[in-house]
Order: sequence, then structure tokens, then C-alpha cells
Amino acid sequence: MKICLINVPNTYELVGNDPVIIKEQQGVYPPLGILYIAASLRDTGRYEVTVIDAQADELSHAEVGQRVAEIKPDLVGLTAMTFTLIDCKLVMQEIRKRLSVPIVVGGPHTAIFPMETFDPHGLNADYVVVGEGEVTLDTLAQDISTGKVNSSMSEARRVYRQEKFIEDLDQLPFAAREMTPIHKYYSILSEETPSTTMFSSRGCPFSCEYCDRPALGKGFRAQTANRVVDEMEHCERVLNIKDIFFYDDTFSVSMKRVQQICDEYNRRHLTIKWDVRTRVNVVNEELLKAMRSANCTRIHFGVESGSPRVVREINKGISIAQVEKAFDLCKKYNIKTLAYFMMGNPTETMEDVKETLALSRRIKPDYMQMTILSPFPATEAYVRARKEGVIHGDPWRDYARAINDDFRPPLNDQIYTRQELEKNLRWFYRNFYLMPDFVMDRIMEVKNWGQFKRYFSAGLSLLKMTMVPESKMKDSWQLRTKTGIASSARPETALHLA
Ligand code: B12
Ligand code: SF4
Repeated sequence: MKICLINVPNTYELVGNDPVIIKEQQGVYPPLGILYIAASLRDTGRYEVTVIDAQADELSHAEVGQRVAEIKPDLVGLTAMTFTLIDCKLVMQEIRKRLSVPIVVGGPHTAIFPMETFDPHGLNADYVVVGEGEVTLDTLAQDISTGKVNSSMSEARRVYRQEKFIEDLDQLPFAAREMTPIHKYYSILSEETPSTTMFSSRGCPFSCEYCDRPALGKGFRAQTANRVVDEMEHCERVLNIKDIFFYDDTFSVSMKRVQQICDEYNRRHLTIKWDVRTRVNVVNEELLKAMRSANCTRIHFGVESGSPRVVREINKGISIAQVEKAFDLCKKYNIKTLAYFMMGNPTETMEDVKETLALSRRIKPDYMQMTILSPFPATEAYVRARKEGVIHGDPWRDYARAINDDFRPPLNDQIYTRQELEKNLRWFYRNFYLMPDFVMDRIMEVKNWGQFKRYFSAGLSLLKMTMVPESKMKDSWQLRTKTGIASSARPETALHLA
């Protein structure tokens, strides 16, 4: 059986919470979810698997349709995020124009809105997989090939759910990176290319109000240190990759495991660089020292706010003192830091935002990302905003049922309007990034022409975003296009999504 898995173009991605310009500069990353599935399917020996990464290959929706028609698969699978539904829908339309093939949709979106994914005005999927796809897609594919299920059956029969989380992640094969154009992946943060992404654990035990992990990913499971370093070694010695971005929700939930990863990395004399996302309350001096000795060059921390009251309200479970300590220690051991902040929290005023700016100046992260909170589906923040009447109805579910071009992610606008929040956001970026010492630090760290070009282009975008007069500013909450043109001004306005 031939299966074709697709990472759809990001032409019409909803800009959920980042300014358009920041998103445009971040880089291109491998579609990890489908690469883990592709490896598992391939290893059963039952399937011929192809992966199309439309983002890395810069394919249009029609070009994806064309490639699929050339491959002539028996089953097509694609990843849907609630933010990429328009791109998914356009790709599905292009495929259906050219051939008759069942299409299965999986990914974060279907975990939240499985039944809506069948809606003719939604994605109109033939099959839906909920949750981890490695085992479930195999089961579905076998059921299709034996005729146990077909697309004329009821929707309930066409939803496939994992029975339980995959417990032993060590058993999963390495992500099938070689099925994608490895050399095309890069990140603005990386000095060298290519870079890749990896997962060493799944789930997160914490309960931040604005995050969907508490509802969807509570079951924390981790690979052993040896298994993690095996995949790192494969990336370095077989695939010649220079930098790994671990996208685990919280990499150091078990500090002991991370210590073991560092020891094993050093024992094997690896040189590949890596970076992780974690929390300030699950690192300490000994661990950070070990991570640096094993070439961990960057850590991304969710700091969110400089106001202790706001931090408490969003159930972050960290203190400002822990933030300061973690950033100081990273500086001491020469680990670069990226701090994530949010504004637009339910009771947050400009005074709180000023506290956040003051904190950002004290901790001096090497990079900073400030976003306006949009209560995402399946988060406590969304439940709360609906309960308090700040958000009316269930706009995310409505959007999943009827995908349309005019949808905008809802936000907490009880204190500031959308426009005021956007203005505050630009104020924050200007006051952080355009400070002379920050600019000087970046100039000093340039090591090669590629890095210079990436920084220069990001710098220009930032200038554009923060300096352009208010009246000329495009609304960054509109749908994004590759050129950054807002939806009303897009050349191809005739999107047939019905
Ligand atoms: C890495 C990452 C990115 C990277 C790379 C994305 C990429 N190309 O893969 C970057 C930084 C570019 C990114 C961007 C965005 N991201 Co992102 N990202 C993640 C992150 C941290 C990890 C994704 C991952 O690799 N997971 C590991 C794999 C193993 O899990 P998985 O992807 O869920 O796949 C499993 C299942 O879902 C399922 N599955 C997945 N695809 C398919 C397909 C089929 C056919 C089947 C059967 C099953 C299946 O099986 C997989 C294996 O078990 C997740 C958070 C998370 N913990 O997952 C957010 C997450 C996916 N991102 C999210 C968002 C919102 C975005 C953005 C829209 C950001 C924004 N503008 O606000 C953009 C959209 C980018 C785009 N157009 O593709 C949300 C999606 C929420 C939602 N309801 O859809 C998440 C869940 C974060 C969150 N909690 O809010 N992201
Ligand atoms: S924001 Fe991070 S730490 Fe908080 S629940 Fe989500 S994944 Fe876990």
C-alpha cells in the first residue's frame, strides 16, 4: 500500500499570537509528527511511504496536488493545526481535483475537534486520527486495505483514536528525516545549517492556564538518555546535521535524565549543538553546567510576565526570583537564552507590561519574543474567557466547522482593544530590540555570511514593524501570506473554501 504524508504550505496560516514579521523570520523546521509516523509505517514493511514537505520545498497547493497525482498513493495523510485549516483545505481540494484517494487528517487540530473535521464546510476529511499516529494510522491503513472500513461508513466508524499513549518511547524509530530535504531546514537562531528538530519526551505535567497541554498532553513520558543520544549521534554522524532543536514541551522535567543525556553525549565525544525549551523551576546550577559541557547552546524559557500577580493568575507556577536566577546561571555558563513573554492576560494593565519590560532588561535574554495572548482552543484561558463573557459563543469550534477567510483568533479585549494591544506590542519590541547594547551584542556575535544575512533581514523586519507609523501599519492578526499582505489586499482573493 502506498501512503503519502503531507506537511501543507503555510501560505494562509492564521497568525495566532505572533506579529507577522516575527513569524516570517523564524526559519523552516521539519514536520516531526509525520516523520515519526513515516518511520514507524516504513518499519512495518507493509507500506511504501512518501513525505511531501510543502514548506521546505516551497510548493503551492496546486503543486502539492500535482505531486500527489504523480505518486498515485492509496492513502493520503496530512497534519492539521487549527491554524493551518485553510492550507489543509486547499491542498485537499487540489488533490481531489486530480484523483480519487481517501484522505486522513491527524495532528493537534483533530485532537480537539475530531467530528468537526468531517464537516463539508470544515475539512471534509474521509478519516480522522486522534492523538499519536504511529500505531493508529497503521491500524487504519490495514482496515482500509482489508475493507473493514470505507468512506461510506458513519463518521463515528471513521474516527480512529489511540487506545492509550505510547508508553515506551524508546521503541519508536528515529524520525525519518531522510525522507525530507534535510539541507533546507534552518533557524534564525542557528549559526550553522542544516538544523533539525527532535522530541525526547512527550507531554507536560504542569498546568499553565493559556496552554492546551494540560487538556491534551498530561501523560508525561520520556525516552531514556541512551535512546536520545543515539538519535543525536545519528543526526551528527550519518546526516551531518549541525544543530538540534529539542521541541519537548518541558525538556528537563526529570533533571536526572538530562544529566544522563549530557554524560552520555560527552562519553561519545559528540560535537553537534542543541537547544531546548524548559522552565526556570526545573534547572539548577549543576544541570546547566553539565548541559553547557555537552554543547547545549541555547535555552528557551517561558517567562510570560514580570508581574508576580499576573504570573500567579495564569497558573505558571514559577517565581520572578527563579526567573532571575535561571538567566544569571545561563550567563555564567555561557548558554544563550530566549525569553517568551505574553501580554493581553485577563487582568493585565500597561503597568504590568512595564514590569515585564523591566524584568526583560534585568535578565537580558539574547532573544525575546512577546506575543499577545489569544485563548487557544482546549485551554483553561479559553474556558475562562467564555465563562466571563469576554469571548462569546465558541468561535474556534465554529471556525473548525466552517473554515473561512475572515476568522480572527479571539483575545482578551476587556481592558485594551485589539488595536491598543497591537500598539503596546510594538512598543515592547521597540523598547527591547532597538536598544544600542542589544544591537551591538548581535553584531559582535556574527560568525559567517549566512548568519549575517539572517540577522540583517530580521533587523529590517523589526525596524519595519516598530517604526512604520500607526496609520500605515497592516493588521498583523489578519491571515498571513508569504508576502505578508493582509487578506483584504491579497491578489488571489477568490478562495473557494465552501
Ligand atoms: C515544533 C512546533 C512548531 C514548529 C515546527 C512546526 C512543524 N513544521 O512541525 C514551528 C515553530 C514552525 C511551529 C509553528 C507553528 N505552530 Co507549532 N508547535 C510545535 C510543537 C512545539 C511541537 C510539534 C511536534 O513536532 N510535536 C511532536 C510530534 C511527535 O507530535 P505531533 O506533531 O502532535 O504529531 C503527532 C500527532 O499529532 C499525530 N499526527 C500529526 N500529524 C499527523 C498526520 C496524520 C495523517 C496522522 C494520522 C496523525 C498525525 O501523530 C504524531 C505522532 O504521534 C507543538 C507543541 C507540541 N507539544 O506538539 C506546537 C503546536 C503544534 N504549534 C501550534 C501552533 C499554534 C503553531 C503556529 C500556528 C504558531 C502561531 N502562529 O501561533 C505555527 C504554525 C506553523 C505551520 N504553518 O506549520 C499549536 C497548535 C494548536 C492547534 N490547536 O492546532 C501547538 C500544539 C502548540 C500549542 N500547544 O499551542 N510550531
Ligand atoms: S506552557 Fe509549557 S510548562 Fe506550561 S503547561 Fe504548557 S507545555 Fe507545560
